[in-house]
Amino acid sequence: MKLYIAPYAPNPRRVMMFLAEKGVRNIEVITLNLQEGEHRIEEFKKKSPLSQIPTFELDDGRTLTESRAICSYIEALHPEPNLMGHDAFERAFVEMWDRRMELLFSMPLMMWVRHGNPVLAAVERNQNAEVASYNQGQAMRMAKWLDSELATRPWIAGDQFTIADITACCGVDFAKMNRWRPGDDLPNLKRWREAFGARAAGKVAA
Ligand SMILES: N[C@@H](CCC(=O)N[C@@H](CS)C(=O)NCC(=O)O)C(=O)O
Repeated sequence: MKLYIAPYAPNPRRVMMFLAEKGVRNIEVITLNLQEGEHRIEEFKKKSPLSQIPTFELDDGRTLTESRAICSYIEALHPEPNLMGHDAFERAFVEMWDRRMELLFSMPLMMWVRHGNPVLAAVERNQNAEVASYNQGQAMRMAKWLDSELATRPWIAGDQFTIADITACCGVDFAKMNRWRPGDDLPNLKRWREAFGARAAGKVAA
């Protein structure tokens, strides 16, 4: 099995963090250079038609190109430690939080960086300052709400660390590129990020 990633890219990092928590090491990791467009060449498009990473390739050549789908596949192969919930309700509950983290928190953080940081101009060819500003506002509102939620529990979906924590952390860490990280004004989010750093997933390079 092969996993295509790129340095600093948050969505591949989501899968790398998931693998780290699972302790899975039998996957060949291949690093692409996005700035040089290695993901846009025709040969790679056969694996990933939208030229996106992470791309996960099975030994028989079949591919998965959505980070959440790749994590679901790994969870099915390696159910423990569990990161997506055990029974029907838990699974749906974790999925609810994971979708919130992906769509409402990490995505705005990533769009803020993609559209607002000159380093990303080679990847986001249509950078737009208004898009950056809108997404920054959305992300900061969500950070405040998440901070209030984390006042009641250690992890995003409850007492257990789950994929929702990984998904949120990818966005939070990517926003370091725009010099943002949860500070003393978001004490619960700050405490959550510190606790994350002590875990296997927290050791995966950003
Ligand atoms: N929904 C996809 C998003 C993947 C994605 O946006 N990947 C970025 C890197 S983090 C990418 O491939 N960017 C290349 C480009 O936009 O040209 C997933 O979660 O797997």
